[in-house]
Amino acid sequence: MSDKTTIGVGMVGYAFMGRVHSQAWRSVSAFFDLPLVPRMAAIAGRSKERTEAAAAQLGWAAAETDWRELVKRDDVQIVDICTPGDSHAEIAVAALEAGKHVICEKPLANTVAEAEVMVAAAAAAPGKSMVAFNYRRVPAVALARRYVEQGRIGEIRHVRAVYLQDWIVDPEFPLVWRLQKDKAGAGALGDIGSHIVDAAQFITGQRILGVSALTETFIKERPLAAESAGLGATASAEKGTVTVDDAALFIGRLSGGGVASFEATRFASGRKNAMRIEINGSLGSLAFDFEAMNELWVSEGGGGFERILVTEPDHPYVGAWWPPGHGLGYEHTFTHEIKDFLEAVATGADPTPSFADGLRVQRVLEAVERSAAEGSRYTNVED
Ligand code: SOE
Repeated sequence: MSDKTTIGVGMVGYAFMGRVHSQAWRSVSAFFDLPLVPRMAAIAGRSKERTEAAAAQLGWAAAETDWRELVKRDDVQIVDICTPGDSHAEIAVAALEAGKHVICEKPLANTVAEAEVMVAAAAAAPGKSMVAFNYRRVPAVALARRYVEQGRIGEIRHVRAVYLQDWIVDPEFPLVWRLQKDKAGAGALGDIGSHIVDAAQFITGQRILGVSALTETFIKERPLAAESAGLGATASAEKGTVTVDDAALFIGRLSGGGVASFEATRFASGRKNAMRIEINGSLGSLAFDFEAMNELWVSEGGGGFERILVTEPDHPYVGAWWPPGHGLGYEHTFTHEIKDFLEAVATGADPTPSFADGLRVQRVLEAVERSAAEGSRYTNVED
């Protein structure tokens, strides 16, 4: 029996993100030696039957049909928000006001105004808070950050970031919540563009100061979703309007004087989850592709790119897992972020990315939308 202090966790939502977060809560203390061991106290969802089934399958001790009840529970000290963006602010503020620690899925909110409310609530509350930009916790991405911090690639000239998916290429794919502005806030821009904005700012340690953008919605009407609104939804006969972007492209200026380009699309046929980022500096370059996530490509000293297999015990997070060469996957990134979050809660440190970091990303997304609406005009991120 472990004599470690446990901490109760309550999670809201049990779809894709809920499943992968559950996997992280279940496994984190089996691999990392943590000062606090999570106890999966309760999960909340709207349908009693489905929430109870999810609790049983994913390993949660209890099920609630109202997130407000979950937030009130004495056995819950951490609230993990895995819902669509339209409920992030309300749940996070209530949880922070109830004295809980909060980890919230990305993007932080659907608007800058909501994100500002969340940042204010986090600043006023005793609990810790974090926005779940999980790609920061890919070992190769964390290693890229380490190399930039060590000055190995010198001054940053270019960031070239794309996030390419293809799951809505078929015009008959239903109008799931991710394609509805009132629920998701934005389309490819918010869902996957937010990841590359965060990754660019994280790896370089710089801010995006302004952008010039264009966005497009290729398929303007889709069949309504019949069963479930998640990625596996089926189509009904009736149609509805797509209210978000299918693709967003933008260029921007970095606070260190470099320039950056970004492309986020769900229409790149054949690309499943190609989150790629290349950084060119005065002394060298770094390149990463999530579809080969155990590799970082490095160019130093004027030579071409060389592959580093990021599976050595001294690479970020890797020592807790398998011997060199055995590799990690998508789910490990969530285990890593939960490990970092638990350590921050235990030591009293402020976890990153903070809600303020999430707000900074939100401001970039909103500047992209303003620029696109004004015909690609260069638009400052902060007024
Ligand atoms: C769906 O497009 C999605 O699941 C995103 O919401 C995630 O953040 C990304 O990790 C993978 O794609």
